[in-house]
Amino acid sequence: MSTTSTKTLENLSVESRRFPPPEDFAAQAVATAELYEEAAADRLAFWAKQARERLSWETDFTETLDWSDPPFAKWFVGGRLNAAYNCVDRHVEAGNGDRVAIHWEGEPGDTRTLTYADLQREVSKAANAFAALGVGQGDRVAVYLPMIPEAAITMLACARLGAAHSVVFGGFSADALRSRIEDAEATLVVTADGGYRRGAPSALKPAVDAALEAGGASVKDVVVVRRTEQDVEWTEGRDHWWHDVVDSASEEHTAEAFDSENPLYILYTSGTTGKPKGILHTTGGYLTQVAYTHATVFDLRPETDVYWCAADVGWVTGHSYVVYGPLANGATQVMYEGTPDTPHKGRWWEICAKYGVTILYAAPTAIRTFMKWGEEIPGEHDLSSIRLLGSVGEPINPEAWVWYRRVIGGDTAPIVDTWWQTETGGMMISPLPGVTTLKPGSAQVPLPGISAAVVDDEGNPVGPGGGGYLVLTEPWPSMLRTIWGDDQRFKDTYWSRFPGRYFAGDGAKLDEDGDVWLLGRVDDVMNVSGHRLSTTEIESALVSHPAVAEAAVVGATDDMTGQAPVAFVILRGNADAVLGDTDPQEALRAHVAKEIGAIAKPKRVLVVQELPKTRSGKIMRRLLRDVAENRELGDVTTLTDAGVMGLIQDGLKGAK
Ligand code: 6R9
Repeated sequence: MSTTSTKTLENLSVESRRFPPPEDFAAQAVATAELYEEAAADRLAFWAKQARERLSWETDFTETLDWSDPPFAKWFVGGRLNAAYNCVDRHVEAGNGDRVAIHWEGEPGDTRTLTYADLQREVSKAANAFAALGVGQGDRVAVYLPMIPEAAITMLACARLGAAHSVVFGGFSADALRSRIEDAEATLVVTADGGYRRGAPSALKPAVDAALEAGGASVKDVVVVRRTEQDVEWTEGRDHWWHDVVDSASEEHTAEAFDSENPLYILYTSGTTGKPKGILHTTGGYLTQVAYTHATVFDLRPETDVYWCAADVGWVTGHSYVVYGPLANGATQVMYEGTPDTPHKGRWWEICAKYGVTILYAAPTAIRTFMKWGEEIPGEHDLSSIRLLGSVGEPINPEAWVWYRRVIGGDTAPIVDTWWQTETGGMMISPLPGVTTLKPGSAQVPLPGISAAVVDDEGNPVGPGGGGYLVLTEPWPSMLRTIWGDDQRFKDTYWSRFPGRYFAGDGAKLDEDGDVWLLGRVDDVMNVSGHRLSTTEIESALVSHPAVAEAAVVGATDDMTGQAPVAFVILRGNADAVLGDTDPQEALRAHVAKEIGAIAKPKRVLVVQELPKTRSGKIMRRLLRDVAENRELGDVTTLTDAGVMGLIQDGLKGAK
């Protein structure tokens, strides 16, 4: 286990604060302790009940789980449903068309309100427009949009047609977009001229143009939302304005039911190799679990709550807890386009007060940033409507947890620390508010219906007090079905380390009560501000620069972002000629931003003469992490040349 994890472990094992559920909260809680008993008594019957009670099926399913060909699961076999109908139309049919679905807040301060009836019209129009461009069941649609209502509308319109969307985060580069479009063989791209970030329009369409110039031959059409009114290049015949093709389309569209296992979406996530993995989610099981977890973990009352999940739709949290979970449950939510400090550092709290937000779901990295800015800033706003807080994306430090509860949660709001992954589709390990006595820093227990364990190197479950790897021991409805186009990689990555069990890639510890404490990744994936980045992917980007001979990247502990990429590079002999007067650090940081996106930019680039390698030629990233974190070096005995580390350290001292 990495030193980062060991450090976290020491901190966490001394954490003794406990927060029992407030009595009034517990008295009315949506979730009850009986849920655990019910699920333990008959797990599959429990899930079948969730599926039937929470969703509308056009055709009921005949079998809850088909696990005859593991690890390929089929949930709710024979069932037919439409995800968009479940997220939109049925709420209108039930008489809730006037309920606000989305209170949207643009970064510059413009706003839009969409009721469920509005959403039904918009999604139907978009579905008709996409169908007219030839999109249908089985197709893939790439989505490259800012946080505007059209992002949710586009996703739902695809679901309505039985086509899978593949949302690519707007911060990713043209090249990252191209490789994702090519892997999924998307036929349509939905984008915008740009979006607002940090007080200025930030262009998106040029990246689509560049991606399609370099490849993406499967793409026939591009639909462009006008948001910022930036100038855009136009390819006649291929490009269409949203306001031309969607606004003129009919508001009537009948949602056809699809098989429970019809692909709903592909979402790419970083793996341990350079090539991102296309995580495939399907319809019935996914929607069941996100609706169930969104209702019970957030104690949702759709008639009165105002829910806000601050994630971007480009990440899985945005898929499951901005789009599918809340909308399946008929919730009212806030959606915000921009950054937390635009135009001022109180923007989030101003939004909470304006809409009377009752449930807030955010990442620890944001919470740590707010802590740094000071509690006076949220203190200037009325946050008394907030009654529940959620955390996701990385382990939350106990101090950040306690601050979040006290400053944002008025010293009463329970915090749900929810552990899950792109691959799991929905929450897996989390307290249930009103039931669980909370421990700051621990995600605590698997949700009712979920089976998890912490195992040692040999795969034996550890007892209370033990540590090892987190595994999931039974299939769950919203599990990934495969890696798009690569069943073998799906098996190898998740099911081969501990046969028959799903290997999550996270280190974990059980405390004396059997509660789970997550300790971070055990592979070469780092977690920067709650976003997963692969060291290999950044290394590949660095070596694609003509001045770089070799590169090694590590995730170094960072107070603000959890981890930050730090790169060690060996320059080529001709580097001076290639770089000219440009500082190598600046040139290479900019290069990574261009290749992958700004979030992957190394915080530091250290030029070295050698990299530490094992005899089998593997770079010893552990030692580089020691250097990046200014720590004494760990064991160097497996290095081919133990002197290398001394050279690196001397070289760096010389550089300062
Ligand atoms: C939802 C999401 C997944 C990885 C996961 C783990 C880390 C997420 C966490 C957490 C500790 C939590 N992670 N939630 N670690 N406590 N509550 O973030 O998905 O982007 O795929 O990342 O994030 O390391 O393996 P994804």
